Amino acid sequence: MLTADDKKHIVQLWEKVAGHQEEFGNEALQRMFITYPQTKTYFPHFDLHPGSEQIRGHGKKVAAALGNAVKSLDNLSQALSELSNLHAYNLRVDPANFKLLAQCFQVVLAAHLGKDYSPEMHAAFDKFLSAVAAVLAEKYR
Ligand code: ZNH
Repeated sequence: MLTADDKKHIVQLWEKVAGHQEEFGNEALQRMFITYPQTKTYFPHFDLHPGSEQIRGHGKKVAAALGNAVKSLDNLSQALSELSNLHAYNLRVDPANFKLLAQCFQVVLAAHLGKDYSPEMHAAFDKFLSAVAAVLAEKYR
C-alpha cells in the first residue's frame, strides 16, 4: 500500500528520471542480463550483447511503462491491465524475475542520482516497483 508520502516521493523521483528514461531502462536491462543471466532465457529472439539496439528499444518501453504507472499511482491495476495480460498469458515470465529487474533498476538510480536517491526515495520506489510487479503477476494461475 503506497502512502501519500510514498506517492509524493515517487513522483519527485520520476521527475529526475524523466529526461533519461531510455538510458536508465537500457542500463537496468544490460545489468539484469549480466547479473542474473537466467533472465536471458525470456529473450531468445533478442541480440543480448552489450550495446544491443534491441535491449535499448526494450529498455525504452519498460521505462515508459513505469513512467505511465507513476501517473496512475491511484489505480495501478487499471493502468497496467494490458501489460498484466501480456505477462500472464503470453510471456509467462516467472514473477521472481520482477524482483531482479527492480533490483537492477534501483542500482541504476543510485549510480546516476547519487544523494538524490535518498533512503526515503529508495524506500518509496521499492514499494512502487513491488506494486507494479504485483499487478503484472496478478493474473497468473
Ligand atoms: Zn516485460 C515486454 C514492461 C518485467 C520479459 N515488458 C514488455 C513490454 C513492456 C514491459 C512495456 C512491451 C510490451 C509491448 O510491446 O506491447 N516488463 C515491463 C515492466 C516490468 C517488466 C514494467 C517490470 C517492472 N518483463 C519483465 C521481466 C521480464 C520481462 C522481469 C523477464 C525477465 N517483457 C518481457 C519479454 C517481453 C516483454 C520477454 C517481450 C519482448 C519482445 O519484444 O519480444
